[in-house]
Amino acid sequence: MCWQQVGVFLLAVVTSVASDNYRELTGNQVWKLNQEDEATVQQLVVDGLVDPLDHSGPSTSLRVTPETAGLVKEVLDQAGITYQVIVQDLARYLRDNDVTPLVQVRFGLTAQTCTSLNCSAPLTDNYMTFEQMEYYLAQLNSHPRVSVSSIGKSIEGRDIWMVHINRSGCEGIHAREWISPAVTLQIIHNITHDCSMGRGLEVYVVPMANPDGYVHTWTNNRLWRKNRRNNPDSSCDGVDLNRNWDFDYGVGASPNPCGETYRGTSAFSEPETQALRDAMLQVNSTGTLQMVMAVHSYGQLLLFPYGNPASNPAPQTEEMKQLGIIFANTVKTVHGKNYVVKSSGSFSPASGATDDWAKGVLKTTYSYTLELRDKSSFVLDPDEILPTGQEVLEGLNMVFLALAPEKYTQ
Ligand code: 0X9
Ligand code: ZN
Repeated sequence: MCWQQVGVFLLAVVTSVASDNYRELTGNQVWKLNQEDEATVQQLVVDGLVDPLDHSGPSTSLRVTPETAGLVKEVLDQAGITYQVIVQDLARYLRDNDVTPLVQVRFGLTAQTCTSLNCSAPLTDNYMTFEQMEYYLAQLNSHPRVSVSSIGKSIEGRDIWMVHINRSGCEGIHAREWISPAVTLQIIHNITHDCSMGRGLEVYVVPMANPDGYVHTWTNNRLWRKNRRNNPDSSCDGVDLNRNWDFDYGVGASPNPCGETYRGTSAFSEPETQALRDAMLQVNSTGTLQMVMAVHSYGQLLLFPYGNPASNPAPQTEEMKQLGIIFANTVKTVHGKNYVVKSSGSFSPASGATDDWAKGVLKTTYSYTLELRDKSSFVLDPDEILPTGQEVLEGLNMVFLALAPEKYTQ
């Protein structure tokens, strides 16, 4: 038997308790630069001083903390960049403007319900807590074609679940990108229940690769990105799991534990990236892992490696582009959304990411980072969960058809 394997790694993170998940953003501001200066912004990011908030182009909006504001101002002044403070207090701003009805979610007041007793489908009218995701995965495990297993534990001891669907893989690594797990769970559900999708393929999906970070975005800080590593000798927590992979490790990543893109003390220093690595190596050893897709938000982009802008083009760049265009064209037919296909180095010039390792070390033909909706914020209206899932499913369906063994393509 010839198994064709498709690894899609959908990494998503979130938390639940009746607490204020904006409080760690108290006093944070958003500064809007009056001039575009990618090099200065990139340096500020690597130095761990700002969080760039535009993810669909060169960032001119920066999140600045009370601790770093003075230094950032100095750097901008020296570079001759002027700016306006467009949000005075991000905690207050988000509390007033967040469209996600968190209170409803926390107390289980969604139109749909998902409890330990009844969670036969992922919620589509709201974001799910980590606990709800676990309820769903436990029920899914009874499906004859599905096996749900833990591939390792997070720093705080939560399980990292992988779903293997006997027909055709996905990952979610950044905590605040709530739409990623929401969409990944829909993908799992559809591949399991729609007999035509992914025929002839084996699909492996990790819907929540950073459970601790996800939980933290529900309890303390809606904009938390990293894992929850307690960094020794630093007052700042967390490692960016998408800068911790061992391919061109360190390039474009922050050496500063306070940076949003902190790379950690060494490649694969984190249990979460170790678990994903080992699971991907295991899958790859049992057949040909044809595709790895890391699912993120936001920006509506399909990125292919390498992330290091100084690298030569990756092998099979043309093939990755072509299949990417099939995906994007299909996505557009569903709700008219444009997803741009381009190299990660031209969008996010940094290496040590999942897609770099999948290409550079695993030698997977098709390696991608998918940036979901929308083009302005991580805080995406729950009304967009369903349509985002629908368009991605259609796009993946076409991709699966292109990858499926010949006997299934007629
Ligand atoms: O910077 C990232 O980690 C990804 N963007 S996000 O806004 N979701 O954080 C993009 C990663 C693209 N791949 C590489 N740079 N290798
Ligand atoms: Zn991300």
